[in-house]
Amino acid sequence: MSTAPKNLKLESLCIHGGQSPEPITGAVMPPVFQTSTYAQPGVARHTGYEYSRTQNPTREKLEAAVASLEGATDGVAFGSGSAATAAIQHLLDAGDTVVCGDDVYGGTYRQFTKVFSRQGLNYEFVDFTRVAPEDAIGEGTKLVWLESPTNPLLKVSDIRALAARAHAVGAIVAVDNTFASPFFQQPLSMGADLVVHSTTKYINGHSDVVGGILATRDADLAARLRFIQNSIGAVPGVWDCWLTLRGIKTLAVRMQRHQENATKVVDWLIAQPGVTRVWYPMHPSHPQYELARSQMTGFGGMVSFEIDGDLAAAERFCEATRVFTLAESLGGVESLIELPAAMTHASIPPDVRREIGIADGLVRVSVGIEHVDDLIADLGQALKVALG
Ligand code: P1T
Repeated sequence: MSTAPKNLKLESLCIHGGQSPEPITGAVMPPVFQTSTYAQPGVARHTGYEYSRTQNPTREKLEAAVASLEGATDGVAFGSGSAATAAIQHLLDAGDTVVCGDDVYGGTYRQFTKVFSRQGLNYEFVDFTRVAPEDAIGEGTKLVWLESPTNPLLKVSDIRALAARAHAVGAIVAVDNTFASPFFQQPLSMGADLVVHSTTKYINGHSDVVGGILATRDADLAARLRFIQNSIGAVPGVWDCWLTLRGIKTLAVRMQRHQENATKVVDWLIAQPGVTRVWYPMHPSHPQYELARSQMTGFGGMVSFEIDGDLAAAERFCEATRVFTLAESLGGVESLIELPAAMTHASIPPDVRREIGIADGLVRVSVGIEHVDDLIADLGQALKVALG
């Protein structure tokens, strides 16, 4: 049975990475091994598969596919991005310090401050775009956590510099790569130890699965995370693994169209008098544009902006779109719109939100792969409704 040659380009890895036809029948897509357990030929003798929380061939295919896209040796899949995030916290001991980027998904902030803080982990939140790595990451830090680009402000952090400093003090670095996707950015190649994904987003890409995955090149971390995956049991169901594998096949073409559409939407937004500020990392107006270009080969459909009105106007805007669906989440083929302060980041206290720069009226869109003219027309009519 053929296996993919080495050194394939990303477009080809989306289809072949970690994949090979199923050995018995030659099935091109992996079968869904819908089983909780496996018959054993003798007592405590098994085929490598004992119980589906511990090993499942369909899940292994997903893990191999994402590992291949991230340039990793191992993938470890979870039932959600949040479960993948939690698995990394389980590597730590009470009393350990985590230095975390100040702008992260609201659910991540909530998990760190409301769940793991209570179990003795200390979280320090730092704006990595303003504070130098030497000042941000103190001696004794055990984990550096960052999103780049961040949710929702699309801040870009210097992954190479942060990894160098983290390693100098003996900390590991986890980069949540959900927004960029492995198609545009591979943090392990810049020194990160772990990559985190909510596969709910671009990796699956069709808004029909909640999932998460970790990728690493470090054999020791991989073994510890696999132990945690099995011990905690926050594993994904096999159908979700299979759907995600199916989604990955089109990751490259989807990301290219997300980028193409988002770039046109950004150019249009910037030209609107009713729009006061626009954030998109691969646009020259972005404060870390050069850094973004040194870390990513492009960027997808995430765009944040502020309109020239109060919170009520921003709410009217979000409720007036007809092609963009008002919903949390991102990275699917369909365009979504939301107000982070009231939705995805509502779990961050208002004063902290404002300090980070998440204004109450900040609008976040996930630009989908519809025809861009329809998307721009929709935003245009909504702007008229919101601002009159
Ligand atoms: O939703 P879940 O699969 O558990 O993933 C959590 C998560 C982790 N990391 C990032 C960067 C994320 O954006 C998310 C989830 N975010 C949304 C649901 C959202 O609308 O922003």
